[in-house]
Amino acid sequence: MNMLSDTTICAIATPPGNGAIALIRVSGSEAISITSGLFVGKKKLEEKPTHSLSFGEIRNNEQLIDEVLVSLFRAPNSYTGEDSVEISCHASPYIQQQILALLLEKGATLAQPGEFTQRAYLNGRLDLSQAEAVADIINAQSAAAHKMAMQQMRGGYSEELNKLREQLLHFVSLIELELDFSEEDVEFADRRQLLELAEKLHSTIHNLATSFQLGNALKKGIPVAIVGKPNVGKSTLLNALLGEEKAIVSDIAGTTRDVVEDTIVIKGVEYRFIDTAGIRDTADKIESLGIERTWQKVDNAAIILLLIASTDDETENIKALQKLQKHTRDTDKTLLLIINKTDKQTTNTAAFTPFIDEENCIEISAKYGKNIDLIIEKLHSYYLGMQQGNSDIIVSNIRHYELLKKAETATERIQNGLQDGIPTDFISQDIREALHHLGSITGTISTDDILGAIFQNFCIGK
Ligand SMILES: Nc1nc2c(ncn2[C@@H]2O[C@H](COP(=O)(O)OP(=O)(O)OP(=O)(O)O)[C@@H](O)[C@H]2O)c(=O)[nH]1
Ligand SMILES: [Mg+2]
Repeated sequence: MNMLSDTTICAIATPPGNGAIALIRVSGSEAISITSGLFVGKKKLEEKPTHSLSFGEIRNNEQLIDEVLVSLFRAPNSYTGEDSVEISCHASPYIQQQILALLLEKGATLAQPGEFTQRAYLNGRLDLSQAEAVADIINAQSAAAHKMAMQQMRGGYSEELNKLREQLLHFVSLIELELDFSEEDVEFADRRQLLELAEKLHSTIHNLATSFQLGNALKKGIPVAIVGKPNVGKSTLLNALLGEEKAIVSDIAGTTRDVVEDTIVIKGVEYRFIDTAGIRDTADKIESLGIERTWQKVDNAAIILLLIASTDDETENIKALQKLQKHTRDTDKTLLLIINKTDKQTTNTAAFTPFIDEENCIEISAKYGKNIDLIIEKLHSYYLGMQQGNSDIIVSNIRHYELLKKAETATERIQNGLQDGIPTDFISQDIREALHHLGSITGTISTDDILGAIFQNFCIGK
């Protein structure tokens, strides 16, 4: 797979079903001649220049299949870098299948998932991280996820990685020069300068790796868990946030037994709200399982909304708050105390402020939709705060994150090695390791296994 195949591939690039227009893609050295074999237009496709459109008919011998528009791109100026043709036809599943069958009959083969993008990568049109961003763009659900993927596809991230690699290469060349002259005991590279460089590299790589927390949250939706005792109104709050009756609400304590989740986009950012089973001691087996899951959801959430009811006992509520604070103490989770049912009974927030900042207490009525906007504002300011701590480049791909972590460890070893006066060849080895990990992100270094794993998750036709 790591090698370019000389076959010509074809696939339907638009979603299945009826529609206005469908697109069939063909790419490879025979793309133009194969398509020409079923297309009848004013001019033969072989005579058309690159980036041209031709109107004509697709015919199966005498039978007219459809009237189509053919876009033609000649290598290397196409998405894949090969000769490519795109046939726009009427989106009838019958027509699409007929055209595809004709292409196969004339010598094309069916494309594997992501094969067009893989060819673009193998032809040097995109690096690996850019190719992966193509999949993220297709899946982006919010403005923030879209922006992140777009930046990655346009190469902003690759540029940053390439800069790092260049610096490392320079570093290793200085150090290895010393190795060549080792008997003469000379030092070409100023250790202090090297250490400074190593520190700079480490901090850049560290920041990139750290940005994954935000990147991942933006890609999948920032996880917000709604927790609290049974009957305080968690499901009512979920429904109010989502603007629909997603979860069952009742005055029976223990209504929600499993976790209910849904996402919404607020001001361009996606949040994943998680309604949980109310936490209490119970002998009910199913409810206990739900409660166990609640704790898992707390652990995975970035933001926790602890819901209490103003009608409940204040001391009990404070206890619940303290229990959750204890559980999340060593994490960077944001905890908001949401006081519900204020339509029934007003609450003295002052009772809670010794334990939690006043700005993190919000009084609401989930049932009547009061102050839900205050929660939404808080969520948005959480996002803004997260974003502030990060540079423009945000890592959202777990494969990249893992490689960055490995590169980070390698740069730590370089720093330590320089400080401890470790022999040069060990340091050089660590630098090469960091280079290897960074190179694996952009695909300067890649294996068939990695490529297979990445492209098999694409859709066919991309
Ligand atoms: N007066 C008033 N009642 C509310 C409010 N929010 C929820 N309720 C009522 O409280 C009861 C419990 O609401 P749920 O949303 O089912 O509570 P829950 O926390 O999901 O409960 P469990 O799933 O059992 O843990 C229902 O009868 C709701 O109508 C509110 O703001 N004011
Ligand atoms: Mg519920």
